[in-house]
Amino acid sequence: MTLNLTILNGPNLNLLGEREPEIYGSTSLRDVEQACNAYVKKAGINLTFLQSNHEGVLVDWIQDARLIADALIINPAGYSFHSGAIFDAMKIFSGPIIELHISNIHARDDLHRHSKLSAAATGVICGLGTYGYIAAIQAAAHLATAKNS
Ligand code: CA2
Repeated sequence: MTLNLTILNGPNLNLLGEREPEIYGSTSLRDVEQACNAYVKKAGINLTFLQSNHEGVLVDWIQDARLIADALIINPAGYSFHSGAIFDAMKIFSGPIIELHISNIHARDDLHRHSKLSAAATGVICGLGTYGYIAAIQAAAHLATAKNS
């Protein structure tokens, strides 16, 4: 059975690589998407990779993922710290969810330290730079496969 994964990216991540390279690196989101696509191609996984700056759009995509995805990976970016709507949508998704952050949010300032969404995630990956996307695909595939077997 082919595994279907959805990766969602939240606000401002479309500008990845353009600002604060000391925190987020200099890789663009397009480069990250290409690296993910190259990885899933070898692993035989179907991937949907999306980015939006809008909370409601992300909620819609989480709801869509319920119908098409075995596992969800989400970098909620700035919505990590206050979005009840994304939290509720994540709770409705029945498969594994990996919350992903490029930076180590625990080593950051008060605003960036406490993700409210982690309680709705199966696991959290942070601080691995953009390699975290590949680690998250591996983890999500492992969890979804274990769940299906
Ligand atoms: O480390 C992450 O992946 C974050 O989710 C990124 C968010 C931040 O609010 C979280 O605390 C951690 C910020 C994304 C802002 O996007 C940028 C785009 C271009 C350059 C710098 C940041």
